[in-house]
Amino acid sequence: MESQLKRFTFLQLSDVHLDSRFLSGRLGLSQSQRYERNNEMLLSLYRALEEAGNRRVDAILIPGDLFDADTITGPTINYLIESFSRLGDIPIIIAPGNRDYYSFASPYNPKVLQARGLPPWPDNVIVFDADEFKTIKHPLRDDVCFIGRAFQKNEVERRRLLNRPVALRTGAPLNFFVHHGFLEGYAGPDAEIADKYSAPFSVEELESQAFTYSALGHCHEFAEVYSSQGKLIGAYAGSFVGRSFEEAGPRLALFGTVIVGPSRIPECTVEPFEFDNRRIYVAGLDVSGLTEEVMSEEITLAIQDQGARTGDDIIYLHLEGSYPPEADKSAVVENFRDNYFHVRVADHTRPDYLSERFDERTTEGKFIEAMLEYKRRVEKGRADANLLDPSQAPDSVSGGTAEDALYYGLDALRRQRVDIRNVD
Ligand SMILES: [Mn+2]
Repeated sequence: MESQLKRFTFLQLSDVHLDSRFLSGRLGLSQSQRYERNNEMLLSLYRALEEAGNRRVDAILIPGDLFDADTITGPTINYLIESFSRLGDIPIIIAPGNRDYYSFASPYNPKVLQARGLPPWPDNVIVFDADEFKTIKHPLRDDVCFIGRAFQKNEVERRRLLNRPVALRTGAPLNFFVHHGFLEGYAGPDAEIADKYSAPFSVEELESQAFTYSALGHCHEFAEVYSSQGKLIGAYAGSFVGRSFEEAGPRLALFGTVIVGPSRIPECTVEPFEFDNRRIYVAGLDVSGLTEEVMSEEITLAIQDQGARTGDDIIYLHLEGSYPPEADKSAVVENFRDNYFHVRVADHTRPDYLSERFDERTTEGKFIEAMLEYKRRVEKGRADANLLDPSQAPDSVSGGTAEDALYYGLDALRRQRVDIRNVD
């Protein structure tokens, strides 16, 4: 019976976003860390392709956002061309997404490579270039076809592309859909991001199509898609490397297997695989009532609880609460910075000045009273002007800013040292 089984294996990865401008902003990496991360991301991709080569998969499926078309560099394109060509005759099927969109200027376009003095894509790289769905035959297996399309602009695609049957015209028993779009009901941390709702489709719409399996891209969290009968019909691998604090924990690629047994109904499974050597973690702690020593221990625990690995990982630490004015909080925070690849602290703590009693006749007492009055006034002013939303009217002082000024002033008066809070 074994000889009647047909197997098809693949590697699926997407949303690598090579050469995107991600590493600035909230991640707060230094120039040299950014450089290191960029190289590491290319190495992670290389390891994935190497593993696929070792396993002799039947295809590599890339449903979009492999790179950012507007910022990708010549060396990165070269690296991709070289890495892909090492796979010999294993086909690499790419359905360009909104970031690596297929335009005249796209590096996917052979003429662009020629003009830039770069070598062409090797023959095993197959890129969908049209706006409408096309079918491509597997170069080595006549029982397998791929169906896909290309984004041609970095724009939100509002059309429901799957609300009617996609014509396959293949006759092949195994049909792989390689697609960049948003699955309704997807609930990852990036689901609410503006412009995410692009090329939308529902599980029902996907299930109504004649695809064997759908390799999906665009959503950044690993998510399997099941039919109403409980069969696996597709999956998002999620982003291939972590680039922001919304992409916490392991980032994945998928090794997939489709087996067609005597029933002739294909059975799909996917196995997640982590290739990047670093993860991003978000940890939070309320430091209220903690001494310096305990604060230090609790911060370490809060980070470890998330699963962060010393030395390797990137940490976003959110601190809140109040601490005794005499505690050297900055030193505590500095102490564990070296334990990880990078630690970004969002510090919303305050020294606990106002729990003490200040003599109203002292400079400090007068200062506090004046600043609290100032804070009340600006808050009332903003409320009267209907400007409670702090993102509005950036020119006017908010209550929060007035409070910052109060605490900075007290820092200066009490400790002759001001802890500037690092708040995003
Ligand atoms: Mn996308």
